[in-house]
Amino acid sequence: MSDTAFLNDSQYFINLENEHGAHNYHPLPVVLDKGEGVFVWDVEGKKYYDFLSAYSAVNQGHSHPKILDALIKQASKLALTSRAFYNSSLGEYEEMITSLFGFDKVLPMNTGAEAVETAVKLARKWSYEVKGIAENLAKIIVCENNFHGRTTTIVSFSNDEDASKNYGPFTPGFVKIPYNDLSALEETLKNDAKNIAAFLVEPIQGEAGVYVPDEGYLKSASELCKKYNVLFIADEVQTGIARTGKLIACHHENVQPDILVLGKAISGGMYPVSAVLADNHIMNVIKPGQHGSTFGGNPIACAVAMAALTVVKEENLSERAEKLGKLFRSEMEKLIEKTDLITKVRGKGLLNAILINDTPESKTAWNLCLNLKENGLLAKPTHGNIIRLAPPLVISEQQLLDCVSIIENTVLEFKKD
Ligand code: IF1
Repeated sequence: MSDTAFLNDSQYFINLENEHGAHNYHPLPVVLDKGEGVFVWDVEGKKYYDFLSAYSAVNQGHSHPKILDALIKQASKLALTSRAFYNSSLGEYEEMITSLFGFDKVLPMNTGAEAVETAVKLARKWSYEVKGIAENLAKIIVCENNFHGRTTTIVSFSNDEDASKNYGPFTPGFVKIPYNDLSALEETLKNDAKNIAAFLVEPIQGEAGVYVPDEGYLKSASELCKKYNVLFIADEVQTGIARTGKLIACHHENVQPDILVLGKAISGGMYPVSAVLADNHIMNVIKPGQHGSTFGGNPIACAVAMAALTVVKEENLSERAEKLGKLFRSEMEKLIEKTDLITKVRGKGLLNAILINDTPESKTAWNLCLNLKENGLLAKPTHGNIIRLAPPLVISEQQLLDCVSIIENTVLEFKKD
């Protein structure tokens, strides 16, 4: 540190990141230093409501005491063994998570992208060894405007230029269809059912701007998959763990996916934990040595995830998200009546977005987020003119209404450049 630096000086930390870190993000100019529940504090001591929740990883709130306690206890006892040996946390965690979500087996990984990769590998292997697709011909159907992570294979089937441009050559074997389009799905299945292993879908498209499909879409899509002997893979990395008002978003339509992909809030954001869940007739195609991860299923991850999932149940976070989400959207509808700056609010549970009445190229949503920050609420635009609003699910009704006032005042006082 230079002699002139002050630890309460945001610019000092921003400069450090700019100089020494890769520029793969464009953060809002706020330097966070502390978090508790729905709040975060910057290095200058200013307090904010967190309306991003680390992209829905911190559903249980920052530094939840129960999750923190599990982390500290386990870290001081045993952190990592690798999967070369058994450990005394993994089995209990596996029993808990499989019974909670209703699957025979779980395959533990660390990040969301790794779990999606795992699901892709699992579906392909199943399709060759169980369904009987000829070698290397398996295809997976994905949706336009998907977001499933950042690995080379995953960006191979992204249609976001930023995510994929100049990262080729890409992994083949993916067919893209429009999201929320059952006839496109049926057509694709009908034409090539014998070579299709799986349909990979986000129950709500998060990165695309919190795009909620028509009611019944997931149910019908899963039935179509069954009809054509194709696996229905739900990527619930962002929508899972109570965020949308149910434990997983598929439960809104009573859908049990063949493969469920979870990440982010399995750990309450305390540690990178992800998981792939499936029944034996699928999961058993992967045998010793055929897939793995040094950190996947480590004792800290297991202890933290068990605590984080317990908090979701004990604090009724699904019910809270469902109820407060309705309140939030109805308050936003009232605001839309008073302003022409916002054209729409959409979402489910506490995963919501407002659409700003300007072009994706405009600075309006960004400037609005800067003003929200000044007024004590942190959110970030996506696709230029959409603002995602996703507080920790532990937010109280009073706090949520306080946030509605912050948003309302900021919007009504806003002046375009
Ligand atoms: C970034 C959004 C959220 C995901 C789904 C897998 C992953 C993600 C459905 C991969 C990750 C993140 C990553 C983050 C931005 C982000 C995001 F803006 F893209 F939409 F959540 F809001 N499946 N989503 O949403 O999980 O490997 O990151 O653990 O900056 O890339 P990961």
